[in-house]
Order: sequence, then structure tokens, then C-alpha cells
Amino acid sequence: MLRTHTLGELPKHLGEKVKVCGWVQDIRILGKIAFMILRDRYGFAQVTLIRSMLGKEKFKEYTKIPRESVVCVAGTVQKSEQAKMGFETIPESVELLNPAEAPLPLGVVDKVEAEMDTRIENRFLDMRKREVLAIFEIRSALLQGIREYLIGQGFIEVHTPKIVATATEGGTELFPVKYFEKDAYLNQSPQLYKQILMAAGLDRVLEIAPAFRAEEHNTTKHLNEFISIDIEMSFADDEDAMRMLENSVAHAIERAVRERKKELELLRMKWEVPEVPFPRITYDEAVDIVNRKMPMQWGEDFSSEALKILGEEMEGFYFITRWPLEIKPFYVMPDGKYSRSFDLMYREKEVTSGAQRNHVYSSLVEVMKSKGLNPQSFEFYLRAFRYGMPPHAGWGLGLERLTMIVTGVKNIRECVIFPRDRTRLVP
Ligand code: AMO
Repeated sequence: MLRTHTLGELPKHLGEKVKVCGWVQDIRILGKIAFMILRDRYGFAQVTLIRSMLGKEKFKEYTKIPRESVVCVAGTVQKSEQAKMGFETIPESVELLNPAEAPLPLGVVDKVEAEMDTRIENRFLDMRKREVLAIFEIRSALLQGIREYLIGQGFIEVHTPKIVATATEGGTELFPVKYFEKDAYLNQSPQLYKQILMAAGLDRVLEIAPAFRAEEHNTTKHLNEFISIDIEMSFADDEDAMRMLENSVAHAIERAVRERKKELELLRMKWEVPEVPFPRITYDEAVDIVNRKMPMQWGEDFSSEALKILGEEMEGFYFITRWPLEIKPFYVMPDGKYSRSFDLMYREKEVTSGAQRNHVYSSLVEVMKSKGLNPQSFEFYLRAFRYGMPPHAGWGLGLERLTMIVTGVKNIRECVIFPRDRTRLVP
């Protein structure tokens, strides 16, 4: 066994012999004694190197270990008045498992902020920083919270193809790929497949998977690959889908607050579980709010300036409902010139889009044509509407957008380990 305990477990093992492993964050030599700070995902340990105990040779060898090397320490944990953590480990031996080169391309304990590019290129070092790790611990808790809630509501988790033949959300944002002798694309959304699964009688489906968007613009809220949490539910309308969504989000935040208190504190985020139901405003009401401060035409999407105005007016999470049919995708349920669609917002940020869907074959084909789409290229999808399609509704939530909101980071790239943006394809 390389290690008997993680560093986080040490405070519960005072007086015991242990073997622990980790990265050498720092070594401070004070004459005949030296303090080696070890770090792993779970915590820190002070390893107190005492020359008289180890002998001159070993003391010299251990205190020369370069920062960020991986070591394994065998020793005894004991209470300590002087140690900042309240305990220390007195080693019998320190084994250097893997030395780190010096200098480091990125300091792990440096106070100076490195450039985003340097950080991503050295993400393995960047993630050793507590505040960076915290983002991904919180992201994981949010993801598990949503999954746990939806599975509890009877959703079945599925996976649909990511290499596809047609667009979903409008034709411009697709990445083409060569599929043997055919042209194919990376999927923008599982939209069409999750709807087909309603015709299959699956009733409630959940998919958590990458979605690909060939967004040309480089912004702090767009990625070219993101994780989309998608649901679709049968015999349900837009209101049912919104209720499922606000409960999922509240549950996710509840889990993050419960499990990742320390990480949220580290990021200086004070969260209370948001109260449900979230406020709802219609598109028309939202346009009125914007129009008090700047002109906006009915039927337009909200510009970033318009969203800022809304964000100042609305606190926390809220829904914008009943969007004009013409600015929503073909699959939403029409309601006169409006649609049964909604966006979930947090201040000025969009977190989720969803809708009750158009399950009526003839009307769906009509809307498609009016949007300039060729129903023939959607035959695989439309077939499912001709042999018993239940009314259904659903939504797609961007995991990185939610993580951004909960962690308070300003750039969405912070919420992906290896982000894909307009210029970045490596690592
Ligand atoms: P939409 O295109 O609005 O809707 O996407 C749903 C949610 O996915 C996230 N998102 C993104 N996150 C990061 N970078 C991007 N480029 C990006 N694009 C979208 C956002 C957004 O709210 N099929 C519908 C969903 C549905 O109706 O079920 C869809 O894909 O958080």
C-alpha cells in the first residue's frame, strides 16, 4: 500500500503511524529543523523534519526535494501546539516518488495571477491551486445534485449520438466532420433525439453530455464544447418543465452548499438555497423593462445591453416566458404569435432554454417550412410524430453557465478543465 490515509483524514489519526503521499508545496529550513508542507486533494500536512532524528545525510536529502515533487512519507501523526494545523507528522522516511523540474512554468502558491492561457497550458499545475480545485468540486456537486433530483423523479439517463447528419438549433453553428464518404456534424443539442424518445414511450429522459457549437465569437460566456444537461418529459407542458427545472437547480445548489461549504467560502460566495417557485416574467414584460432604459423592438432577442438592464431589475433566478414564435427554434409549441417557451435567467445570464414542444405533425412541418427548413432532411425525426407522439416538454441547461453563477467566476473557461474556444484546441 502506497498510502494508508489521505491528508484530509490525518486529524482523526493523532498518535498513529501512517503512510501519506502528496505534493511538496513548500519546505522551510530553520537550522536543524525543517517544515515540509504536503498537499493532496483533501488537505495539507506539516511534515516536521528533525535533523537529529533523521541524521545529517537524510535531512540534507529530504530538504533538497524540489517544490511540487511527489513524495510518500512514513511517520507518526501527533498533536502540536506550534503547527498552524494543530498537528504534525514526524517522519521516519520520505520517499521521492517523482521529482518536479525547476523552475515551475506556473507557481502553485504564487499570489500573482497568471494569464488564462498560461494557466490552461499548465492546467495540471493550475488545478493544484485550492481556489481552482474548488470550482470543480462545486461543479461536480451541482451536477450530482441535478442528476440525483431527476433520477429521483423517475428520469431514465440516456445517451444519444454526437455525430449527426442535421442541425438542430439553426444551421450556422455546426462543426463539420468527415464520416467516411458522408458529411456529418458534431451535435449542437440532443433535442431531436430526446423528442424521438418521447414517441418511444420513455416518458422522462435525462441526458448529460457534450454539445458542440461552432460559435465564431470569443466571449466570456460561450464555449465551443460544453456540457448540456437535457431533459424531456411526456404528458407535460411548459409549466411542468419549469417546475422540474427550478427544483433541479434548487436541489443542485442545496447539495453544493451542503457538501462544498469550504470551497464556496474560499471563493467568497455566500449561497442560500434559492426559494422556489422562481419569479416568472413574460417576454413582453421583459421588453417593457428594457424599454424604460433603452429602445428595443418587439420580436428581437435581448442584446447584452438589454440583458444587463434586466439583470439589474431582477434579482437571482427568474424565468422569461412566452417568447415570440419567430425567434425560437422550429420545435417549440406555437401559441398564436407567441410560443410556449422559456429561458431561465440568473440576473443577466441565460442558464437554460426550454419549451413545451410542438407534437402535432402537420403544424410542425408548417413551422419548419416557414423557417426555411426542408422537412425531408428531418425525416428521421418527423417519422416519430406520425405514429403516436405524446405532448411533451423539456429543457437544456448549460452546466458551465450554472457553475459560473454559483462560483462567481467571470470567465466561463474557468469552469471547464480543458476549454475549447475559438482559438484553443490543445490541451
Ligand atoms: P440553447 O441553445 O439555448 O437551447 O442551449 C441551452 C443552454 O445551453 C447553454 N449553452 C452554452 N453554454 C456554453 N457555451 C455555449 N456556446 C452555449 N450555448 C448554449 C446555455 C443555454 O441556456 N435544445 C435547446 C434546449 C431545449 O429546448 O431543451 C437548446 O439547445 O446554458
